[in-house]
Amino acid sequence: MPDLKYIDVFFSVQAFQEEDLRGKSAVIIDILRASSSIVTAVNSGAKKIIPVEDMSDAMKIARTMDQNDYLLCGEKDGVKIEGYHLGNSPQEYTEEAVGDKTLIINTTNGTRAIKKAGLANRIYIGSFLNQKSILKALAEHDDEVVLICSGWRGRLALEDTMFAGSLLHKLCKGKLPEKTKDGAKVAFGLFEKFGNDLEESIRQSDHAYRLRNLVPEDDVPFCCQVDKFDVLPGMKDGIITNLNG
Ligand code: 3SL
Repeated sequence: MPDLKYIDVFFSVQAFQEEDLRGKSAVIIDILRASSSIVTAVNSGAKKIIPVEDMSDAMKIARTMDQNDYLLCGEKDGVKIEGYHLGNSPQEYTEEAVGDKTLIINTTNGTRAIKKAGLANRIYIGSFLNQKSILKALAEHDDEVVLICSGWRGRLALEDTMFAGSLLHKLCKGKLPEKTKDGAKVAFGLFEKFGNDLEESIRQSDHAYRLRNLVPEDDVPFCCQVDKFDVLPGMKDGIITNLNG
């Protein structure tokens, strides 16, 4: 079980240095929508997921593979990238679409956060969809924990912070010890304030507004479902697979 005193929360990709994660367990969070999509893809049987920084890295990897084995996935400004097989709506990641495939994915913030977490001892991809699996994995070790909210271009995102707060709330059974990191206090406090109507609070978030009219209307409610999937996507050597599999 991690010591709650040392759990830290970072609020954007730009807010942490790679070194901050060395030797720790990191949970990477991008509720709208990268981590929710990755969790759904793993649940739908994707063989492996390779997160990359941008399209050029995606193409470099794709060129080394058989065309029938991979799918290019991701978004730019919320929208599927031209020539890609899939965008970044979790609802696209069905068994039919991704079963047994390797996904190469780049998104604006989420996959960057994942790539930047390479020095962590354990790297998990977390979302409300697989909250219970994340809590179970964290409880199994006494590593220091960092919750990485991907945010939006360096800014805090309410939905990511809410999930970090929700994890903290469950880990400390609703009562945050006095001695905790500032980031943990902020995330916990936000969850206490808005967590009783998760979906409505997230609907009112900046990123939900950004996505309005760009993505399927039901993406936000989809990403707000708690414990829908029992998977634990984890990254080793740059590749994400289901550690519960
Ligand atoms: O920022 C990201 O990584 C994406 O998840 C953003 S979007 O919801 O696809 O626009």
